[in-house]
Order: sequence, then C-alpha cells, then structure tokens
Amino acid sequence: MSAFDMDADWLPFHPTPEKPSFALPAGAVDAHCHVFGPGAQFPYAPERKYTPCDAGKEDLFKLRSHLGFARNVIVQATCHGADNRAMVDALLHSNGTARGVATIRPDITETELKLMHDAGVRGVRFNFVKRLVDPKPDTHYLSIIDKIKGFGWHIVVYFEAADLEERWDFFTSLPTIVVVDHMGRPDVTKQADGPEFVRFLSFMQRENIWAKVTCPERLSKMPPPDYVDFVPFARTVVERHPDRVLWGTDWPHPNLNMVGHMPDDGALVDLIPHIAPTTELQRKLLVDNPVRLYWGDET
Ligand code: 0GY
Repeated sequence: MSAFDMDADWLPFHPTPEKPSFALPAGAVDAHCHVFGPGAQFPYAPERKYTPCDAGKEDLFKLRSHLGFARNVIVQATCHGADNRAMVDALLHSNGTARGVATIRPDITETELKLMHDAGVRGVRFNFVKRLVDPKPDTHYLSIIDKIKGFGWHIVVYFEAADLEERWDFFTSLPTIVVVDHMGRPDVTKQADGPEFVRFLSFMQRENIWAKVTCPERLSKMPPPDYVDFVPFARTVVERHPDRVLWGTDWPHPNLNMVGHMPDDGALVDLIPHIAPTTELQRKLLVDNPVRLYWGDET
C-alpha cells in the first residue's frame, strides 16, 4: 500500500524491460533518472503538479544492473519540490556510484549544502516548464547561484523550445556549466535544420552549454522503439558537440505530458547507436562526459 494515491492516469514504469542488444561501454552512466519516494518514507511535496507511483532507489539500482550501467545521475523530480531527501538517500546508499542534481531554495544554509555535496550532489536544477512548476523571478535563481558558487556545482535547466528566445539573455549569463535537459524539448515534427532547432544549436556553440540527448519517448510523435523523428535532432547535437552531451533513461519517466505509452528502458538503450553511431561517440556520451562532469573532482 502506498502512502499516496498515484494520479488516476499515471503510467507506472515498465515492469520487465528487455535486456538491450547494444552492449554499453564499461563504466557507462545513466545521467538522467529520478527516484520517486517511496511516499511513506519520503513524502511527495504539497506543491507538486503530479502524484507518481513509488519508484525508489532499489528499483533504480536493479534497473541499472539489468541494463548494464555502472553509475547514475539522479535528478531531483518536481514531485519532491525542494525536499531532496529521497534523492540524497539514494546517493548515500550508492557507494559512490550515484551523483545528484538538487532543487534548492535561496534560504538553504551552507551546512545543508555541504551535506548534499558530501552525499554526491554536483548541480542544481532550474525548471522553467510551466506545467511542472510555478514561475519564479530571476532573483530566485540569482540567489541560488550565489549560494552554490563555492561548491563548483553546475546548473541544469529544463525549458520548452519556445522559452529559449525569451530567456536567452538569462541563460547565456549563467556563470557555470549549464546542462540543458532533453535538448530544450524541440518540436521534432519540425526540421532539425529549421529555425527553432538552429536557435538551440547556436546556443550550443557556447562552450559552457551541454545537452542531454534524452527523452525520445517524450518528444517523439512516432512509434517506439525507433522514434525516427527524434533521432536526427539528437544525432546532430552528438556529432557537433561530442564532448558536451549526456544520455539518460529518464526512468521512471514522469508522465504528466507523456501520453499513450511507457517506454521499455532496454529499447531506449538500443536507440543509442542511432544517435551516437561510432564507438568513440558512444564512449564520450556514456562514459567520458558524465564522469568528467560528475566525478571529475574525485582523486
Ligand atoms: C523529466 C521530465 C519531466 C518531469 C520532470 O521533475 C520532473 O517532474 O523532470 C516532464 O514532465 O517533462 O525530466 O523527467
């Protein structure tokens, strides 16, 4: 029995994903995934926009072994608001094999930040997707940037393609590495060389901008497992910026805007060679880049 009733239309994660045929390189990192609760231990936030099924660290680590990943980057999900306990608990039980990205408020203390850093948090997430979080003034983000300065953390931004133009000055003023979730959610029914994605590609020209080439199941309008409309977008970014891209499953797939299907995580892994066609690109995407960004300070 869960402590919370998941939304009536919630799709739970795939119970029996296939074993991928693509053999991941040794040390591969699933660099975008989440934990949800369990709600009885780590309650969902009152301000949440959805109530998911429980999807705790044991399930995440089981999936990781099944798929063949060595490490995870666990990104704070909006259903937990700025209460990072479920994510931090997963890091603390990972024996150093998971790092985290937190959501914090400007009133966080230095001591709280230090505890998170010691647990393995290396970044903060600024979420601008309006269906997920209520808008905040820029001063909110600027105070957080001030707080994390001493920790060497980076910033993960999540926004819709249409927000990039409006927020360009703010995003380009950010003083850290900036990782963009899901390539800034392009409309993949448009052309990868059309004006909208060209704007994103010109954003990527900046040396501090990285992108997660993730979420075919969220962005594609074509059927799984091939998601053919998604592939040229992700592949373009990987081929142009092989040293600034990350890949992740997005397990357990928050599905506020995902209709129709829950992806098979094994099949998602099998899409990787289509977006990163050489072993060198695959190694950079799955090992070198995430290890440098999240474990680079390890001695
Ligand atoms: C994602 C995407 C989504 C949700 C969240 O934190 C979240 O709730 O990230 C989404 O609904 O697009 O990155 O998993």
